[in-house]
Amino acid sequence: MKYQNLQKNDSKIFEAIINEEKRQFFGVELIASENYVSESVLEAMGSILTNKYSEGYVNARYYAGNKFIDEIETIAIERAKKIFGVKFVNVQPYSGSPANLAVHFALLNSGDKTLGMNLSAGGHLTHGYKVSFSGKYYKSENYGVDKNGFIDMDEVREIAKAHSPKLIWAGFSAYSRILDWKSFREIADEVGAFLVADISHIAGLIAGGVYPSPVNFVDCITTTTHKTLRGPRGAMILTNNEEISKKIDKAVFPGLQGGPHNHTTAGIAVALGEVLEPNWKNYAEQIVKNSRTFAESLKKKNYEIVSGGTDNHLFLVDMIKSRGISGGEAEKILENFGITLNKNSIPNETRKPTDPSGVRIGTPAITTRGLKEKDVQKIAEFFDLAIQNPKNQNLKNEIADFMKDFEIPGIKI
Ligand code: DSN
Repeated sequence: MKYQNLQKNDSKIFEAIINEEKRQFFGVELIASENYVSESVLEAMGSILTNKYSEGYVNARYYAGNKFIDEIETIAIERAKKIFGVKFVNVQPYSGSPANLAVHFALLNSGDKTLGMNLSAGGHLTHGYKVSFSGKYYKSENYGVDKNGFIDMDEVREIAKAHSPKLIWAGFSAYSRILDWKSFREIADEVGAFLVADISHIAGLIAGGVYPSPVNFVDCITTTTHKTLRGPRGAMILTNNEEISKKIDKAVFPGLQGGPHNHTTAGIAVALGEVLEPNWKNYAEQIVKNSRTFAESLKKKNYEIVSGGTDNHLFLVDMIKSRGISGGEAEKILENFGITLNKNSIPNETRKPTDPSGVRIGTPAITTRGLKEKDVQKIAEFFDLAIQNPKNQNLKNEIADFMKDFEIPGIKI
């Protein structure tokens, strides 16, 4: 039986895991950055690889006994190179924020200027937001979106020319449209900046060929491995520039980190092996179809979708405009019904980040469970019924009953 030792030796942790399994199984996961890993990834993550220290890189470790760790890290690197068409990959960053910190550490001096997308327009904390290292130790400027919710590349150019950043971030946590990598490159060249793509949210879509790849336009790429890429929590930094790759390697170790998390590296290798399977393209396509269907279904019910729709795995709903409740209120109401999403700032936000106007909806996790367009229409209906009547007594059971037909790898209820 699964968890038999935990059950015997640490019943509190055992019970919490079982409760979390039930929450995941009977609920609807709409957090755009979450996903469900395969049982193979879970096995790699739960393996004895966590016992080993291996500071350094393949064939250049600071401790003995790394023959098999070297094999595993090499497989992860080779698979990432093949998927994204790059020459150099570092698979050791502990997660996305440390990866972005490593890029700053490798390419900039503290106090240097950067330019990234505004957090409330859909950017990320580590792209220059004031409370993050990226906004505290670097002088960061930001670009937003126009009144229709799209990035205006003329505005990006204007801001870049006015401030001459040394590094420009192209990437997001909450933007539902396609990034114009080529224009970003032209702007970076015009001001002499490094251009870094943070593809954490869209890596799995790029790998499936349903979102354009930045690889020919940028100096380097960061990505987490646990979002659309459907691997364990971790990150990678990719580049075709040898000089940059050396700086990145030094920044990750010994600059910022110690020993890599080898069980995670193995999980990343396994997940990347799954991405290389022919059916990955179908998965990536289905994520986007589901996202479009969800946005369209809510639009038909008169919800206000930021930018009017989506080209990727996520979109934002302005809950204040749609139903006169905040994103925070909507998040709480939906959580009571087992529908999990996150409150999110919307472009030109007027409310506090702790209770903004919008919610973010994403489809990678429900797509992994096998939901298709007609199921997504049903989820949009559940969403609306919950918001309409937060006291609906039967709805939670109805939702749980609907979801129990869709499996999650590693969970048997
Ligand atoms: N927390 C992630 C997200 O939800 O997009 C980004 O780091």
